[in-house]
Amino acid sequence: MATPLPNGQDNTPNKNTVLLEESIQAFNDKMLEKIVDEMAVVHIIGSFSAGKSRLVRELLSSHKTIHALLPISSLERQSALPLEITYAETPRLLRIDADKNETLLFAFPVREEQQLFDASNHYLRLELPEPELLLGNVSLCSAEEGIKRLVLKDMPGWNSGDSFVADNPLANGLVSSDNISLVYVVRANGMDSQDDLIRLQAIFAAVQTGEAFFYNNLHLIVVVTRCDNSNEHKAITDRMTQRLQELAKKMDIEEQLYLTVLCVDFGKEQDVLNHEEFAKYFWQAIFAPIAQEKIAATPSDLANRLQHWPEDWLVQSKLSSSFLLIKAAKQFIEQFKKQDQFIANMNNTRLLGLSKQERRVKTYNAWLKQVGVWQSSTENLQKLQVTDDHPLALWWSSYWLTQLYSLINSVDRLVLQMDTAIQQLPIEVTDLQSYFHDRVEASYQQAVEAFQSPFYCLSVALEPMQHDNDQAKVVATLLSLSIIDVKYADYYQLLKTA
Ligand SMILES: Nc1nc2c(ncn2[C@@H]2O[C@H](COP(=O)(O)OP(=O)(O)OP(=O)(O)O)[C@@H](O)[C@H]2O)c(=O)[nH]1
Ligand SMILES: [Mg+2]
Repeated sequence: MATPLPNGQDNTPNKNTVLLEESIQAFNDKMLEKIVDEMAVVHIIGSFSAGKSRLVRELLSSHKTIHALLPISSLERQSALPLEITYAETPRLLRIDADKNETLLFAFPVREEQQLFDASNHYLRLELPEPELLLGNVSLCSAEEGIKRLVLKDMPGWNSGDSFVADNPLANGLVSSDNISLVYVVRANGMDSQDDLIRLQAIFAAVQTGEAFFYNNLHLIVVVTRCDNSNEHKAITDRMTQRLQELAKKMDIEEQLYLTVLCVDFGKEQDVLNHEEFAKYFWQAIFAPIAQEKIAATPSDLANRLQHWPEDWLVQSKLSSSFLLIKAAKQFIEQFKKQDQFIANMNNTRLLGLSKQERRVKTYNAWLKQVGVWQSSTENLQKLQVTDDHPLALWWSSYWLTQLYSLINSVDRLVLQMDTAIQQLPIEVTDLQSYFHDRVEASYQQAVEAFQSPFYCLSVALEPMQHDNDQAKVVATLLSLSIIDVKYADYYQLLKTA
């Protein structure tokens, strides 16, 4: 027997499902509402065709279903607009103009399409659920509270003829924002490029004067691509280190420069290579300046965030109290009839010679002895409320407590019915059992049926979960089972009315 949510006369099909879905949506919104951009960014710079976009593609290669949204990397000059990459639960690619107008794109634009827009006031933004892009609740440069997401910027190549964005990386980005670290991509065979050196010198100069701000010193990660001979990695690393340290010395920032050189060969685009190790070093290197803050911050993917809910948000103790109430109510119902009698062994002979009032008191005491004291569900359920700021607040009140109430309230109604029947027990009743049967049996049957409901079965199935410390698992199970329960209730209602 289904127990539809008691919202009365509403006959809309799926009404329970709709209500539940709203409450689960509210949970999702609450869990995600606090993700905000950290002001700090990481730029990926270098000459055209160095492998910047390829690097981004490799870092995001696990997102196979949205390959069309990843930046194009090709042998020709490719990127014309800066591309911001950041975290969001739902993937999307946007083109954004200076007035923050957003255009949704369904595939990454090729160079010609990008060139239709002025790179000085347009950029692309790719949002996707890459956990590495979440920083937790760190406090770096932005004063805003919340879970921060990193903004990684794949810039057009130097010398690619794309206005000042490409030619002057200082003008766009590095100077106007707060930087965590900087990624410089260069081909192994282009390491001695004078052009690159001049541009890096300009950046070092800006760091020296404080024009370009880097959080905790200048962490420069050099990604040398096309290093297909691993025997040469050490020599390449040494040469690059020496070259950049000399430059830093010349620009008087050698104390501030922290260098990491990563040699890699991404291989042909279609080759399936395992770059997990490289990606691990890469993420580690770009986050080095904020490693301490990141560890201290609250972990930020959904399951982790659930795991770190404050003590008073944990649902296990409230579940335990719910199960205790259900158990007590079930036991109460089981005691309610003994030997098929509402008050076992009570009959007129035992009440002989008593006044009307005395008969009622004696009957009441005998009943109380049989069933015990019942505390009304309203009082008990009050204690099970969660606070309004709890992410499950709506689900908890509109589903869990509502279902719990309709289950336990069936006992309230029964107790009230019995109580009234005893208070009104007339003196002339000859067959006590049939008197109580007429007055109480219908309510009794309703209560018995409530304890055969899907919600009751669900509560029995959930009982072992009250001892599970995995908050994410508990919440996921609760939500999934509640969906099944209300869908059943809706289908049952539909069949009954059809
Ligand atoms: N074999 C090999 N090819 C690479 C490697 N890195 C990049 N490539 C290729 O080099 C070409 C250029 O790479 P992109 O990622 O487009 O270069 P980019 O730096 O983004 O260039 P722009 O957007 O024009 O500034 C692409 O065809 C890449 O697949 C590598 O390590 N090995
Ligand atoms: Mg590119």
